[in-house]
Amino acid sequence: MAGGPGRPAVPGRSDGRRRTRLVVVLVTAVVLLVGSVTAAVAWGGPSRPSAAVVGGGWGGMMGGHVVASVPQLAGTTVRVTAVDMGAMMGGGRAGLVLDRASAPAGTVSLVLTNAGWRSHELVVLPLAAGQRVGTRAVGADGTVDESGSLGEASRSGGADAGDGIQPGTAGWTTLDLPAGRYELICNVPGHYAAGMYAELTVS
Ligand SMILES: [Cu+2]
Repeated sequence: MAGGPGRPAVPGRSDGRRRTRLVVVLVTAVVLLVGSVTAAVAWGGPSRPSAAVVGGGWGGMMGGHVVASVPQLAGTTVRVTAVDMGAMMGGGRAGLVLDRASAPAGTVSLVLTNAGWRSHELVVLPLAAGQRVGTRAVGADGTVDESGSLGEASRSGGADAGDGIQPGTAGWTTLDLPAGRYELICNVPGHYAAGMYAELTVS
């Protein structure tokens, strides 16, 4: 027989105590959870080893905060940041921002970090005497003639040609560049016309 003889149970009181204990356990769990999430966010921050952080300039303005791992590269490193401006849908302006406008002749490593929201690439084209950047003819397919390309970075997390550098990642290429003027472009359809070109002088 349940309960047996003796004193009658006091259900109200013991239920209340159980409820109080449950609330304490829940609150503790929530505090622990929030604490661990905060710790995880702090961990994932800019102090992670062997990672390059790009967040300033246009990229920072566009909310782009990229943590991309790039290996040690040969020669002079030129860091290029791809940025997208304007609406998420329907195009908008875009650009390539260089951390230096010139480099000594010889081995040059170009690193493209994508701080935008679209896939990008970096193609290196020579500039003829007097030729200005941004003046190449754009074809019906939205690209420019890149048959004179000296090399490209279009692989997410890797070197040379690939199928595009995804947002939040970097790609790179190492070239031997003689003295001269070069136009660095993104030749994804429509991107050159949107403003994705920059000049690099090698001397
Ligand atoms: Cu692009």
